[in-house]
Amino acid sequence: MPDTPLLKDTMKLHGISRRGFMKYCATLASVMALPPMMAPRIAEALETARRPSVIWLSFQECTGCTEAITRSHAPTIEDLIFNAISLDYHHTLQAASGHAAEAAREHAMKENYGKYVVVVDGSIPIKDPGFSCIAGISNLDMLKETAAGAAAIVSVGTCAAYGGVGHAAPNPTGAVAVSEIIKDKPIINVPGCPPIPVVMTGVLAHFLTFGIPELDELARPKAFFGESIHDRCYRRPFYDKGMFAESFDDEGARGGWCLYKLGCKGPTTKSACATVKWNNGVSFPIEAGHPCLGCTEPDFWDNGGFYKPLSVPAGDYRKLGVAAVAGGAAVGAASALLSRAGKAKAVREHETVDAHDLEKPS
Ligand code: FSX
Repeated sequence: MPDTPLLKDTMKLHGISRRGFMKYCATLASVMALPPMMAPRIAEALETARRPSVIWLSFQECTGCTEAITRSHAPTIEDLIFNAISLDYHHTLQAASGHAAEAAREHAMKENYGKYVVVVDGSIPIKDPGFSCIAGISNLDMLKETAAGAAAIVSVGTCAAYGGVGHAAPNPTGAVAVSEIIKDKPIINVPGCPPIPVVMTGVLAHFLTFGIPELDELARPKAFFGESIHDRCYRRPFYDKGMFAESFDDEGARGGWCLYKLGCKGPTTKSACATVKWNNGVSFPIEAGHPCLGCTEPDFWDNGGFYKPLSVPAGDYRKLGVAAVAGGAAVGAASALLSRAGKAKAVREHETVDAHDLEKPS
């Protein structure tokens, strides 16, 4: 079986200069939350790595994840990653259709058995597998068949990671996450509806360079999901001072105050939105004046309540902020809320969680 080309040869072919490549590695180091001195190690690993075959499966989803990863300004690290991987199958992006498309998937699986990476976006219907089929193959069968020879699976988007919008009540298709079907392969969850493009490509870059990244309890890479949006939000000083916007057109909203009372889920949402941001680092929802919807967390469609505040007693907003200043306890409490299993503990300690949240199924 012929080996795939070395990355350094592919990059040369695409006219990527040494200077551009090193700049890219420095950016990757920062995106992966690694110190700048790791850039040469990333460069070394990327140069000697072989382009992995990637089979991208899209199931029950809105194509937002693919839109996100492709809508970027060139040249970007997203472009580079597309040069650095061999994207052998992707319903939306591939030119082939019909039998030729399926032949490409089968060929990639056969030629790269045990080495290819499967990226999945979208949930899988199990109530009746016939609800969603590609080339006459149910999503369930295609996932099982393709995952069998994979080295690892990357579940991109909240739908693939936790079931997402398809899983939301009343979940008519019985939509489930990839991890509920595949139990014998490493799975990396990259949630978000959609995920940040740089985070998607950063995870693929990490896999190329250093293998599977360190994951949290929800199988998310800690480098990108290690902190809550609240931890790094530029509006955090207003939160700590108890200064909250009460409506979308009041003095607080115009002054850029904290959006917590307008339903912001930043305290319970782990994501790199506040640091990496979107559209080449231009902005992110809170910076645009909108509360975080918590889209990187399980069941956010059901639990989010978009404009419903996390806590009810008004006095406790400030109490949480003071606790955070005192020693990060509030951040700890917010993190505890991330885990549905941690909800009861959080309530015992801080009594600031809305009872509505506790009634959600675990
Ligand atoms: Fe889901 Fe992605 Fe939201 Fe949409 O593929 S995570 S509905 S952005 O498209 O799966």
